[in-house]
Amino acid sequence: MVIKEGDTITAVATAPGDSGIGIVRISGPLAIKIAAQAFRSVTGVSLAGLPDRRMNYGYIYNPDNGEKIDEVLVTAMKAPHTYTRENVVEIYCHGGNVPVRKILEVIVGLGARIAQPGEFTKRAFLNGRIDLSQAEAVMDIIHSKSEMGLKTAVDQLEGGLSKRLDVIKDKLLSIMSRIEASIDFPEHDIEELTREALLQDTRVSIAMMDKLLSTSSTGKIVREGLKTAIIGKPNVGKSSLLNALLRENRAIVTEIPGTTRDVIEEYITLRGIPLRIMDTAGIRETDDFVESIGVEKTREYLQRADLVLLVLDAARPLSQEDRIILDIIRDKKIIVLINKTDLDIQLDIEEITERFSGRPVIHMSLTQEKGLGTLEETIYEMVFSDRVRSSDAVMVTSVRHEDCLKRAKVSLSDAQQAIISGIPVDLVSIDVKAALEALGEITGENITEEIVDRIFHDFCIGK
Ligand SMILES: Nc1nc2c(ncn2[C@@H]2O[C@H](COP(=O)(O)OP(=O)(O)OP(=O)(O)O)[C@@H](O)[C@H]2O)c(=O)[nH]1
Ligand SMILES: [Mg+2]
Repeated sequence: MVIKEGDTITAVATAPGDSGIGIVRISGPLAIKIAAQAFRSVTGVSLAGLPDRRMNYGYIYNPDNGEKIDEVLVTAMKAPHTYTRENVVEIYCHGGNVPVRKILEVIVGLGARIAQPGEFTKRAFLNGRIDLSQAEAVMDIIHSKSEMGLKTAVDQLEGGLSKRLDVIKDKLLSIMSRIEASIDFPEHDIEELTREALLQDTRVSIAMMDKLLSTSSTGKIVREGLKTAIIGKPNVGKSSLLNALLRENRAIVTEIPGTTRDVIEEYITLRGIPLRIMDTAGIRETDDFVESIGVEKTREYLQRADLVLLVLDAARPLSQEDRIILDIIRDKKIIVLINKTDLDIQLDIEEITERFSGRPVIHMSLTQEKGLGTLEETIYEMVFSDRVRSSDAVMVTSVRHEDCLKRAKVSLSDAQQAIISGIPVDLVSIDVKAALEALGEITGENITEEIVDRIFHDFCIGK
C-alpha cells in the first residue's frame, strides 16, 4: 500500500450541478507545481512563490493555448500539515459542470490523475494522519441522517472510539507482557499470583468490550436510521400515519382501499433518532396486477424492517386479512396501532391486547391527531431500551467494527478459559494476540489491502 512517487491525484470535491462554487482538489508531490502552471494571480505572481495556505485571487488558464477558463481563488497547502499529509491545492471556481470539468481537464493534462472514490481520505489514512475508524467517520459525517448521527460521527473522527480501544489494547498488551515474563518459569505454567492478576485483567477487558458492544444496536440506528415499516390491511390509515409523522401530505390518502401501490420511503427525525420510514401497500389477496406487485414488495420490505408499525382499524372487526398479516410479522419488533378510535369501535380490543401482551398497543385517531405523541415516545424508549443515552457519543456504529469487537471478545474469552484451566501460557498468549489483532482491524493497524480498498470504495469522489 505505498503511494507511488509523483502520483498526484485530482477530483472535483463538490457535488455536480449548478452552484455558487465548485472545488477542484489536487493532492500529491506535484500538486503545487501542476496548479502553478494553470494559475496566474492578478498580481502576476506564480503560485509557488505565494505564501502557504493563503487564498490567492486570479485565473485558471489552459497552458496549451492560453485560453482563460474561469476566475478563481486558489489555496496551496504544503505537506505535511494537510488533509492527506501531502501537498494539497484547492481551486475554488464557479460552480456548474462546465467550469469545473474544464479546470479538471487542465489539471489532468498537466500530469495529475483522476482520484478514485475516497482516495484523499485513504491517503490521510495510509500516511498516518488518521486511523481507519476515523477515516470511516468522514463518510459517516457526509451521510449522517440526523443530528445524533452527526454528533456520533464527529466524535469518532476526533478519535473517540480509537481512544476507547486504546485503553483495551493497553490492557491486553500488559497481559501479553506478563505472560511473556512468566514463560521464563521452568515448569512453563503461570504462578498462582500471576494467574489471578491475569484473570482480573481479562475480566476488565471483556467488560470494556461488552460496554462498547452494548451500544451497537443503537449505534447502527443512529448511523443508518431505524428501518420502520408501516403495515396493515388496505384502508386502515397507513399513509395517513406516514403523513402525520412527516407533518406533510407526502402519500396519497383516499377512502379507496388499495390506494398505495408502491412502497414510499422517507426519512424523519424523531427526537434525534433517524427513522427510515416505509409506507406500504395494504396487504390483501388481490386480482389487480399492479396492486399484487405492491403487496409482494411489502412482504420483501418487511423482511428488512427493524420495527413494524402494525395498523389496525378500530371500526372493523379483525378480518382474515389482518390474521394473514399477524402471521407474517410474528417474529418482528412490533408496535400495534389501533387507529380510527374516533369511530364506532367494532374491533375486539381485549383480544388484541391479549394477543400482543408485552408489546405496546396504542390507541390512535389520525384524523383527530390523537396518539402520535405516545407513538413517538414508545419508539424512542424502544431504541434506547439498552440505556444508551446520547450523552455518551462513543458508539459502535458500523457492522465492521462490531464484527471485529465480537471476534476480539471470543479470543479473549478463550484466553480466560485457558488461564483458568491451566493451559501452558504460550497458548494463552496466542488468544490474547488474536484479540489484539481483531481490535487493530478497527483502527486499521493490521488489515489487508483488499479490506482497505473495499472500505474506501464506498466513499464519495473528491473526499
Ligand atoms: N375516521 C377516521 N378515518 C381515518 C383515520 N385515519 C385515516 N382515516 C381515513 O381512512 C382512509 C384511508 O386512509 P389511508 O391513509 O389512505 O389508508 P391506507 O392504509 O394507506 O390505505 P391503502 O393505501 O389503500 O392500503 C382515508 O379516507 C382516511 O382519511 C382516523 O383516525 N379516523
Ligand atoms: Mg396507503
